[in-house]
Amino acid sequence: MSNYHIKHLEEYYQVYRKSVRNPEVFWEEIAEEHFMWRKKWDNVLSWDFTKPEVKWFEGAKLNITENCIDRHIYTRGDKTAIIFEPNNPDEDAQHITYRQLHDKVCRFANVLKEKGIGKGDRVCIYLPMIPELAISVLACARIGAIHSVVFAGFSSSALATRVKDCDAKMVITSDGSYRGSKTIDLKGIVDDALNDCEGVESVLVAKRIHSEINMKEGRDHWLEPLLEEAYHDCVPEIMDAEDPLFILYTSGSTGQPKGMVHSSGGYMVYTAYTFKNVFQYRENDIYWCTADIGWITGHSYIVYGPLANGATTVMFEGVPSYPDYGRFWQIVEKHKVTQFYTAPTAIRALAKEGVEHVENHDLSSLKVLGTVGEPINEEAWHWYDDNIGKRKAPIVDTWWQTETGGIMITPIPFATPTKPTYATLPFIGIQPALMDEQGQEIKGNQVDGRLCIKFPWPSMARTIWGNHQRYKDTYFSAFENKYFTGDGALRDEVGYYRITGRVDDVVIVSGHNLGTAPIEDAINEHPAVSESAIVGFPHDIKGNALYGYVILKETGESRNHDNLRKEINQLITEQIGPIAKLDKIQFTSGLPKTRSGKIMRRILRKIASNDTANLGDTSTLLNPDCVKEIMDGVL
Ligand code: 6R9
Repeated sequence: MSNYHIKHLEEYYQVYRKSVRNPEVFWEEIAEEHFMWRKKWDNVLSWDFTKPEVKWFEGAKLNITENCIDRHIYTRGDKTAIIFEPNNPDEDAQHITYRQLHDKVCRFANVLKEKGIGKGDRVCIYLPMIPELAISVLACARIGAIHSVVFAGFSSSALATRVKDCDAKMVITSDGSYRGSKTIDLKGIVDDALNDCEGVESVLVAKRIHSEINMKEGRDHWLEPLLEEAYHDCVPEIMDAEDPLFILYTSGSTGQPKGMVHSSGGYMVYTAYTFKNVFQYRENDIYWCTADIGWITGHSYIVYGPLANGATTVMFEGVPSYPDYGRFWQIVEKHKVTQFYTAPTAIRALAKEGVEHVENHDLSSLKVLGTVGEPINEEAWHWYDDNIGKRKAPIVDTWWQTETGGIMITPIPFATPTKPTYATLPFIGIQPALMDEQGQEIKGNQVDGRLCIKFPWPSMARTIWGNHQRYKDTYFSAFENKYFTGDGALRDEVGYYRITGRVDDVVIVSGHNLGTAPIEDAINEHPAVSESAIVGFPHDIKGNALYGYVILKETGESRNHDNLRKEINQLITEQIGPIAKLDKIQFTSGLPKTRSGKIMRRILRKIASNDTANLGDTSTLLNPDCVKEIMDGVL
């Protein structure tokens, strides 16, 4: 029996039992046999959720890029590591072998060093899905710099917030990016952001769209000539297993985005092990995850997990609708993709366009299909199963989070029987618990509650950058001695989990986590707005869309409402990005509040969702009258 590669259900249960009975022995064996360490650990695990403090493989030394690149050169140096598929189907794809990747990462790492970047420095990466993105991530890891990738759809002020929060010394960007038929002026966005970020000493600029851009003397440098001159080898920085590998920001229900900090050793072990099993990756497979590397899915399952396994991973620059809705399937056919991993929102959008975009492509290479990011509804699940996998490729509905680093609840294909809308069973080593509102664990099956994790796993985030107290308050304070996920879940009669959605003020729109507070802050900056509240409501394609209730100042009340709506969405686009725009904006004279002044979002959510049969008790509100006004004016 192999603990590393699980192939059937019996094996899953055996390995699972082993992993939870004696986690340290289990993870030690996985770490020892499948990775390259410069020095072994002194201690496999120490943990205390009350502090909270978790350390895996303490005392071990490694560099993750040796595991993701160097060691493969001897066994599969000429194998393609990354296939880059450009936005425009007429542009040639690029195949980067492991040997070439080594060369590119080393050169890039040397450029970083030459520009004064060293171990522990933060580097912000704001790039489109071009090879330089994966390469710059790995180059940071090579020299022990902490990368903080910011999704290149975020606005300049969202970028500035993230650059400042981690005090980045450098920003890596490109002149611009392609997105379907559009181009985006990325460098202009960076310039705007940096007006406000004094700590940034240099900006490296990759050439992608060949646009005219402004280069600030002394600060900005074109990347290409620097790479050409750089030496092609770079000795890896030897890191402690617990040294931070990267920061990645995720939205909270309140306040600023949270910079989740991930470790070098535990993160590597867990992402590699989950990748191998959840996608049943075999040596000649071609794996494609359609996420952006700006999200955790891209970090763990485009870059680190696949490369640690010596896999071939596809990076797609474009969008599913360009030049037409058959683009994904054309790419599957072209590269003979074997594992395909995407988000429910993409599946719903493509399903809506009809099967004719699928039918003229040969999808017979597909063996495993995956979804991530939000609950998948039954209709989308069946469409995916019938039309893409032709009922032969199991669907892995993978539940996890930026904070968890890797996949936590998921079927193992060909082992776990799947069930639509269920993420099914905990992955090896993961110990979930459902909790009631009194803080008690709910045992047994056919129950639902708040989803927690009882025991540490190697890739859990170790802290929030610069704010350990917030890490404790957010994740370890709701339930004693447990990690609280913020999600609700149910467990069916055989122990399968179904994630029912967020139980806090985070709304997942098209698979992107959006905190309502920062959006409200943006709206409230409009001179005509006095107060606002945002909630999610069900949307056919996006899963959820945003509904805004806005109170205008007296001066704004006479203004044209359609113009105001446009201005509000413009503000949100500037401050956060177009993904956070509101679908509906209702103007009202009041918002339902508790006596302590808290907005009762539960009521607003129900009204926005047209679910007003049972609004609950509104009599205790400070201002019950406004509920009727809001219901009468609902959009
Ligand atoms: C990987 C990722 C995390 C939140 C999470 C949950 C939702 C993710 C899901 C899912 C139902 C799934 N979520 N996968 N809900 N089924 N298979 O998406 O990380 O962006 O941090 O989002 O996404 O609500 O708490 P992140």
